Amino acid sequence: MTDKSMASLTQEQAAAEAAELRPQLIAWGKQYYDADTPKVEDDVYDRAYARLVALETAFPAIVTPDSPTQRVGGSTKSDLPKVVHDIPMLSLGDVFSIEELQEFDERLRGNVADDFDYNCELKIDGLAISLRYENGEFVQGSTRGNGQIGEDITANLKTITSIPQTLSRPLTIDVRGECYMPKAAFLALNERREAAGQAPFANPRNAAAGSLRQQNTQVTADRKLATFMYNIADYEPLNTRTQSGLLDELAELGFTTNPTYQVAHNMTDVGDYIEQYQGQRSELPYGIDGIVIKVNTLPLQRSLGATVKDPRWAIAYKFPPEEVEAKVLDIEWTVGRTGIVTPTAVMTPVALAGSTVARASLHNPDYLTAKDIRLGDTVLLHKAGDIIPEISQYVVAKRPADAEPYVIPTHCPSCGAELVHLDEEVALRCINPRCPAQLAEGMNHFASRNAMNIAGLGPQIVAQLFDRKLVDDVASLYRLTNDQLLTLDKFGEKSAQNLLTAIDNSRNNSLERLLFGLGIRHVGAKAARSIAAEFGDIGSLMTADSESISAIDTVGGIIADSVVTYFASDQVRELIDELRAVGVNLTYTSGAETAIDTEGQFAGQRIVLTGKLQELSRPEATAWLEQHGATVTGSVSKKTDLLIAGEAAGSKLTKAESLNVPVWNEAQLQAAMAETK
Ligand code: 3BA
Repeated sequence: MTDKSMASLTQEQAAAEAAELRPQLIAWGKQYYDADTPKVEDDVYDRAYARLVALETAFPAIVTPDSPTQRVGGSTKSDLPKVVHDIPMLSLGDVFSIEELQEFDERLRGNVADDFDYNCELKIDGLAISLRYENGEFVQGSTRGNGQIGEDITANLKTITSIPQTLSRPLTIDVRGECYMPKAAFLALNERREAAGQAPFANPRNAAAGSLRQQNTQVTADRKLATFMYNIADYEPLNTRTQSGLLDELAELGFTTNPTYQVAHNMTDVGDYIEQYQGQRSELPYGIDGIVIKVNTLPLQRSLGATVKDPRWAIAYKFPPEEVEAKVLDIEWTVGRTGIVTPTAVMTPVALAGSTVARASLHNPDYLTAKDIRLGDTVLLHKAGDIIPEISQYVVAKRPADAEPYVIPTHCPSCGAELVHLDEEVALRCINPRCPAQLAEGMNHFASRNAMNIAGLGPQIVAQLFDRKLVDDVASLYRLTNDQLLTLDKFGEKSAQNLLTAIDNSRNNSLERLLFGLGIRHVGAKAARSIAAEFGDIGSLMTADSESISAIDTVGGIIADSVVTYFASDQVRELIDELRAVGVNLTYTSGAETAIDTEGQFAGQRIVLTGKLQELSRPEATAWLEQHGATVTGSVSKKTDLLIAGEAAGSKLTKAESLNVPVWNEAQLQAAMAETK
């Protein structure tokens, strides 16, 4: 492998490499979804993507909101239409000490003959946005961009409930402010992401930025974003002539404004305001990173004007980063539901920004190694985005003389199996199919529709089976008895029989379902089918080398390596023996059952698929439709009988609508598939 390992990279090098990978990945991704044939091998894409994930996990600070890794349940838009700000959005100068703030005040007072007030505002840690209203109607919303040109995010902003569609007066104005994600929404989102095996967002700001760029506005809507508006491009249409009055008038018009502002007559008042909110910072439901003071008189603001970049009439005072020292007592390793093993520093409990902190994620072995954190070290702790405890560095002077470099574990903390590194992943993984930490999740996947398709075996049942120690791996499912199932909550004779029959039937599945169901890293339904068809039975696959697996069309090196690593595990080989012993079919039989349906609802239909499907892969959907007698074509015309539109469907959807071609979403397709079964 030519890629450098993370531990030998500096953050700058990592950032530069990531900056090259992102546009490439975005372009490939676009080609994949826009055109029907990808311009790049899946494997090449996967490798580049894995490398980017590796870089970003080793150096979380380099993550950008528009990174392809930041998508969730939908993709982010790579090139949004541009919006020109008729009146530019300025930037804001900042200072980091009260002395510099005093100097700002003195300079200004020296240049202004009359006395004036400041309006003090909290500096919300979000993204600057501009909202255009014409005759009181919201017509366009955009990001700040470089101040002159931003990006059009109207559709996403329309999902935010604090943004009014219609104002209380029919004004034509550009209103500016901050879009942010409340702390509670951020924590809930990250919990959901981690449960789904996705990387959490580093801070609410990144989460907000990623959310505003979603292709699918439903995703944005679910993110619970909020806004505080605080500026207008041109104050002429307003009644007020002060900044504090402007905030009141914006609220009357229907905007949400931050209620904590205060008018200050002098720097003593400003100092009091700073002190008050610096102390209350951690209790606020949103992150702030300082305060902003603005000359309160709007015409005076205008006459002061701006330098090349910043207004002369406003400045941000950034809070000093709240940092405390803590001693590292232990580094704890936990196995996630997908087998990723993550280190967490356990420290002496310390008070930090409003809470007691005793743990901080160290993300992955490379991160830990790059920071060179050792047991017994004293470290500096702060809160990223006002909320996530993060170690910035160890304190050199306080390192114990006998502190040894930390040794990364080689075995799973949950089951003791040897840990592996797959391809470019930074993560350490446990791939033992019997690892208790992963069993339930693995069984849910095993039973899922595209895998072994065991109807009735959902997460709740699986959890009970494990709790009652009725199963310990997927093979033991096939030994369940009627009496055992009757002990489950709300299980009667009928449900027990149904589940037993579903489990029993799944024994006869063709090999590709089992291969997919085993949850081998990188092996999706499509790769599983190609591999099963090529090797015919699991025995020949288990003795195959990486070259012969990657020789299969559509199966690349990453997948092949992962399969070889998987079957090299003793625990895996035992599991396969067990599956054989309980009578699960281990051969490919799909080739034999390809009689095409000529009677069903899809027979003879011309169908087009577009957009991104969530549950099914496109080849899967195509194969199923063809199996049921449909012809799947690439473009929409008068002859098209049905368009199935996934997420972020584009021109094909528009065209279908204009031709009155019926349109289904993925759920409707899945419902039809379930009925046809
Ligand atoms: N007030 C950010 N800029 C702000 C209008 C000026 C301004 C901010 C502010 C330029 C906050 C720079 C980007 C921008 C609108 C330009 C605030 C905050 N005032 N309270 C003085 O809470 N983060 N940011 N935004 N125009």
